[in-house]
Amino acid sequence: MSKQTTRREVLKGGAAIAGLGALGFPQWGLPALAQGETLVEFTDLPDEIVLERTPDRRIIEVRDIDGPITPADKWFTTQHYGHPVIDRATYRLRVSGMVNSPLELSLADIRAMPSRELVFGFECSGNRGPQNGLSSNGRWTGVSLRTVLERAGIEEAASEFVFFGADRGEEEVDFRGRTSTVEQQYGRSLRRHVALSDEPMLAYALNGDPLTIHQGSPLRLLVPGWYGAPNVKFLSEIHVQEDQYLGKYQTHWYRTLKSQTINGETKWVETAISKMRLKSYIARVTKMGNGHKVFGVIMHDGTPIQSVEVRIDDGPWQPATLDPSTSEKYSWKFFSYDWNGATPGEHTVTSRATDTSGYVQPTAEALSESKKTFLEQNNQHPRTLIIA
Ligand SMILES: Nc1nc2c(c(=O)[nH]1)N[C@H]1C(S)=C(S)[C@@H](COP(=O)(O)O)O[C@H]1N2
Ligand SMILES: [Mo]
Repeated sequence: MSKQTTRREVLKGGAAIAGLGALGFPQWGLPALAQGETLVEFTDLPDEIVLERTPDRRIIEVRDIDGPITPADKWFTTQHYGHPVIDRATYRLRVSGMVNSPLELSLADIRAMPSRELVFGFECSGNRGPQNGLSSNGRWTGVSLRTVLERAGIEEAASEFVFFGADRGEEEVDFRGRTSTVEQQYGRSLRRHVALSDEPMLAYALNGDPLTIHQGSPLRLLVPGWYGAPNVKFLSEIHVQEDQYLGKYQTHWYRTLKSQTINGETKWVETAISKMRLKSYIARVTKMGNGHKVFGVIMHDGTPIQSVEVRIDDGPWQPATLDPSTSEKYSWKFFSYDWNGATPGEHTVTSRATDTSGYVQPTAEALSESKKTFLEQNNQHPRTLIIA
């Protein structure tokens, strides 16, 4: 039996949230292929593809990507503490701590501020091949974080900006082997130069519609070019302080153990998840007539892309073409490669991206030498398939 006939979507969990379909999410569409274009199945996928569709986790089927903007009901999601239902009418964003005037802003107050649009695609820092389904791209509307912070007036000594979501849960906090169980909120922090830069925004809409509960309704933080974790959903308060924030999701859960060369010496250091590391992944291969087409996606931190290349088996790297419909700075980028003269049999197709800083997407072997934890897994991912 081929992978196609045995392929079965394994559904996990139930539809805990009212107002959604029986499975919690609408069914996915079929791939938007041109007439006469057929999908070549990858042979590197498990027989049973686990497409988790619990309310807390949704993985996109990258083979079905049919346009630059991911519809809200297909956007990938990961959520730690359930989905608080917040009344838009009584919602207030609090800004507190080292500010001249603490704020309590209604949604109407925020919507009355100068608005901004941003095309921004991000991935979860745990996203990895072969499926790479924890990535999406959207057009967001909101206000500059700086506009809100300037309204509150930031004290000079303030250096740490903590963003709390309204979602909360019990956590065991370990201290030298002794644990305390306490209630925590999802929290992330930004340092002053990032928080007060032009880039971060507070978004209330995705693709022209108010955020749904899966995108953190009614308001979320977005840090363009960064991984998903800092994009705090259900944003309820911004607390400005001097001390570093050491919450679980800032310093423990979303961290990477990597090697750095400092003064000529290799040091293994733990870092918090921040900017996306340049990655390309192959989403699908199709056949049309006698030719084949490789289609893929680049996730990156906004540094312009110098090149993206594809190689078949152990052949030479060949230039692929970037799709101009994804050229906005923080958009994910699409690329395609015309594979002519594909011979029958099993093949490996690999892509690699290079940005204008000179950074080249590493191989899995090279990456494993410089990084121990599995987040920020941006290595080249060879896909395997059989040409009939
Ligand atoms: N309040 C809150 N914000 C959160 C999270 C969360 O659990 N709670 N998860 C983070 C993580 S790990 C990711 S990858 C992104 C996912 O955003 P999405 O669900 O809109 O795709 O949200 C981030 N923001
Ligand atoms: Mo994530």
